[in-house]
Amino acid sequence: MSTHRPRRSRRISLLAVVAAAGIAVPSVAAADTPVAPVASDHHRPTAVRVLDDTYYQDALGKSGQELKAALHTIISEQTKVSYSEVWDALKATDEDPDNPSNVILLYSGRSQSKDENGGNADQWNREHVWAKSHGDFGTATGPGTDLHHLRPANVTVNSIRGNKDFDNGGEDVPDAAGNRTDDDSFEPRDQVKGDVARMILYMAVRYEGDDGFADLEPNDKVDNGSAPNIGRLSVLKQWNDEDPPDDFEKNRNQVIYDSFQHNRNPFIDHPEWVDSIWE
Ligand SMILES: [Ca+2]
Ligand SMILES: [Ca+2]
Ligand SMILES: [Ca+2]
Repeated sequence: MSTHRPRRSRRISLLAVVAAAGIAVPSVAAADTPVAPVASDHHRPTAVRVLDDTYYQDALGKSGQELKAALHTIISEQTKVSYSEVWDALKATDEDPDNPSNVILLYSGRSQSKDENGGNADQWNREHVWAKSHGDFGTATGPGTDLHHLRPANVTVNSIRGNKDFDNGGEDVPDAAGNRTDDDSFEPRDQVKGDVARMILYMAVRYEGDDGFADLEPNDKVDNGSAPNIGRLSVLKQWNDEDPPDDFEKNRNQVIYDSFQHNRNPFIDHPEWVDSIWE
């Protein structure tokens, strides 16, 4: 993984502009001394996540498709990781705050040793929340390795979710309390419903078909197959409202920004932008 930090100089110059204009800058921003791209940086407390409005400067005041286009430009400036590098990245982004030896699995909510990753039924693997068959992007460096929608998941539960669209309803998923599924859709547990929605909608804004990959977009269907779509949008919007970003989700956004991709999921910082873009 590259440690190139493309936004640093711009962030500083924007701060200088803000300061020169006499606009009050939060003290935490002034204290944003250069951050060393090291492992200890994973543990920056969420209280110091700052500069959102500097990062989003070119999107502020916009709405609808103009907002989406501005966010696309902002978040497309990023470092990319390879599929093999995803393992170690997830061990940082999804670390159990109560046990640094473990990660938290997305659907089951289980805390499991970072070292128990692999392909066996009881291990954890790399779940593509935007199922990689929807748009057929595979695991080449790009959407298939984008940490903003990759999560540790139990191998068996991951395979039950498969490439299903998201919707409410179905039978309970074994060994993953609160998750439900039927023939054509998957409902994650309440605690991660909003996380799932914001991951899907990040992918829709980040991937617009201008970089050799499909233009990913949500729709309101559940039978999307290999089309570059995931449903159901109306349900995802509801989940975004019902399950606002918590410290775990905010922290992983910050870790991805600080240590891996140097881009952010705008909907974790501004969940209200979901309803502005998708009315
Ligand atoms: Ca269904
Ligand atoms: Ca949540
Ligand atoms: Ca798109």
